[in-house]
Amino acid sequence: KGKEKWPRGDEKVWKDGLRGVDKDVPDITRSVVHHVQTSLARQAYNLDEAGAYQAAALSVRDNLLVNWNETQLHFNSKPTKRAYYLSLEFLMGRTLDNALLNLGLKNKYADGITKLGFSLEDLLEQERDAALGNGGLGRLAACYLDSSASQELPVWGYGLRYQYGIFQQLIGPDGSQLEAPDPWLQHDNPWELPRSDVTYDIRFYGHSERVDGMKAVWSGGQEVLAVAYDVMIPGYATKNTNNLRLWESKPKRGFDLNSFNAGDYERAVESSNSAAAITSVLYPNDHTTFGKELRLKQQYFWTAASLADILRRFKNLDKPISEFPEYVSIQLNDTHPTLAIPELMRILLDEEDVPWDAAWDIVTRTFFFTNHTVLPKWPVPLMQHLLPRHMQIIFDIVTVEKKFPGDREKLARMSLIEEGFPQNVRMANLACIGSRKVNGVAELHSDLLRATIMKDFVDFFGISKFFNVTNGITPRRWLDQCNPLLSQLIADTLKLPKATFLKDLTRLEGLLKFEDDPNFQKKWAAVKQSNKERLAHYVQVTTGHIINTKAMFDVQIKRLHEYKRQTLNILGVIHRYLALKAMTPEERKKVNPKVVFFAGKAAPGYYIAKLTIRLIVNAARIINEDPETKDILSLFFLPDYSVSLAEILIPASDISQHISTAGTEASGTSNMKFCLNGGLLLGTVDGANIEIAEEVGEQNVFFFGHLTPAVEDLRYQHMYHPVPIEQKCPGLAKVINEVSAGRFGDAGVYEPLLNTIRQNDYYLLTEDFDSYIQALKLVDEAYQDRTEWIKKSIRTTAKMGKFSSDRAIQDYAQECWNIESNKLP
Ligand code: CBF
Repeated sequence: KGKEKWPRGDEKVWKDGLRGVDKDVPDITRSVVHHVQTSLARQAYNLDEAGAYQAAALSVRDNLLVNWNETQLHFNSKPTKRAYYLSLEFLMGRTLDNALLNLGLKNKYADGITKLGFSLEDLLEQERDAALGNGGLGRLAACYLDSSASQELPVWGYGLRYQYGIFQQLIGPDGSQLEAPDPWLQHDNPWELPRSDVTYDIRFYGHSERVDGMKAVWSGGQEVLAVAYDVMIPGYATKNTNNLRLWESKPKRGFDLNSFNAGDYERAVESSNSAAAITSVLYPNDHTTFGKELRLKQQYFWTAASLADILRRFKNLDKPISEFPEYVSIQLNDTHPTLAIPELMRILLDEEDVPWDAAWDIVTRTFFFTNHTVLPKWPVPLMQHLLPRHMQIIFDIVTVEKKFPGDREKLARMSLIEEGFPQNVRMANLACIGSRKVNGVAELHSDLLRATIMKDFVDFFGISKFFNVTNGITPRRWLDQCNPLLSQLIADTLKLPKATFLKDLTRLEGLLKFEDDPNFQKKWAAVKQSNKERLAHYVQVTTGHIINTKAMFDVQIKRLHEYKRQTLNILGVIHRYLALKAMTPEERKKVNPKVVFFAGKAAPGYYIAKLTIRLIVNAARIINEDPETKDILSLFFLPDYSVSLAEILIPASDISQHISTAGTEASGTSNMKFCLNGGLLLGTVDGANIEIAEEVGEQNVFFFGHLTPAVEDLRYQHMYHPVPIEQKCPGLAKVINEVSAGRFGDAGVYEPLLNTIRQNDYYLLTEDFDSYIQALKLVDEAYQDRTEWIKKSIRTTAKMGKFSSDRAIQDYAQECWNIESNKLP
């Protein structure tokens, strides 16, 4: 570091810190200095920001650990019913900032760190995101953990500790998405505790032999070790600290020494490599099922280890196994953990000697199933090979299912087995039959479930088994942490401590009283402006571009998927660009400037989604360089979307887009995050957009497009009575022709993408394009009247109370889990 002064900060503070137990030394500096010395074996004289971050994180972790231990003791002190959230994905993002806010220690640490010569803000930037998830489903799980701990509920999460989380997204010279591994564990992860004392043997393959009736013995095959890693989940403004237990796979018996001695190195490490591979990487596909053995292996490994752990904890209570559901509720986050159903059956039948009917009764009182999306299936032969005992049990459940009344077609639809070559196991049917309750994630989605894919089950079980829990987001991360200026303004205006509205988001309604107050409006606008500047700074540092922060910021951030229709958005941007080009310079002067942001990853094998990214990037290259228009329209694709990037983008948005084909987005949760931060919503009548509009008032959102009931008919028409795009939607045809002609480079490259619209148009871009352009126009007009826009923004934030994940978790706690809050004294 050349001539830089060492140590950074005040030398006396460092020296005092080293005096250790001395009461005069503030705790925080003492503990950070202590970790620099003892955990990192470094000194003030050679400490960089990465080291300072590690030491600060370890010091914060000490606080968490004390609370975490006390919470476990507290809940263990008397028999307590617990709920377990099984999710293959937990998209946690960064921890340090969140932990400091939840502990109420942020200011104190900021001071202490400053005295040691660093800045807390810089240290926060050192942390890598824990990106063990793809998108909405994984981030929802993370919000639910925060809400459970904050409401002092006995809830644990169970997931997998992937060595590599969601891939890093890079953009290649031709504008294409490139993928690189995400080595998030490269440096020590201060937020986890390896538990070498908590391990389970997990079996795969082998054979299952029936012994007396429904019991069997499963033996042989491969055994793998599941090792627990615990992640502390601090509640907000409470000492209660819950646990997220993540499993790592390890070989059970080192490597094969005989093969090694015989010089066959590959064979020697084969089985240990295959064991470690189970948790090596998160599957980067959203919504589609990989017919891959490893994926099924992950699902079984995780559910089996989690159930073994849950059962061990239950057994400590010394209660009869029939009382299992009185002490345990398990939420299945989508169909991924469905194997937990036959696994619990296996344990009860084969290990606990429980008769079939009693076992099934326990199972169906323990599980609850949340459906988020499409319905995956697993080929029977694969299941038979990997999990022979479970396949037997599933076939046995089929015989139970045969008792169901009704016609044969209905039975065939409800069956756990889909006929064909090969046969398939329908995981959603299994999850539905094996669970006590089933829910969708927004009103429209739950209605669709009840009316379509689950209809036969509704007829059979009765409607009360099927209900709705609209998703939610944690206001701690998605307001206070990502937008401290706004949360401070709200606290000052409402004259409330932050904790009051961060724990009861409906209190934001109090803002309505101030919507007409010009002074408050001014402050509100100033907060937005400063968040726009923060984003502009980020863009300048990462891309070199300078952004006009007076422009309207329009944001669409989510996984790249045809149904989410980023393609509609980029074609809309090009439409705008062409319209600007056709104007005279005088006309252009009257146009309000706009900056459009996209961010999101496409699954590496999703060709069409990747073409959309390429089109956005290449269109941006042309549009941002065009001297005639660049001051009034610019476009950015920000690579490597993550929770941390969302935390910068969301508070800066004036308008955000949630424009899925009606009936395809189960809920969406970023829509809630934008609105909570005072961004307005442009969207289709889909998922949670509908409930947001119900809360904030339709006059405060910009809706467009066909409604869900029309979608099937329109698709039918496209299939059987196609109309050429030039006739159906000339405006869109013009844009597509420009792209096709090579105006944005690479003529021909985009044809497969454009053909999806020209030919079948399954996602109905030709049907919704005109009303979309119309809606964008309304947005432009509304933005001209800045005072009215600010009022809409205030009203939107004020009415977001319903979308707190605290409310959603209460819904689960009461409707499903039957658990109670228990605050640590
Ligand atoms: O429920 C949380 C989210 O889950 C998805 O992301 C998913 O199934 N992977 C849905 O697509 C979202 O609509 C939903 O908000």
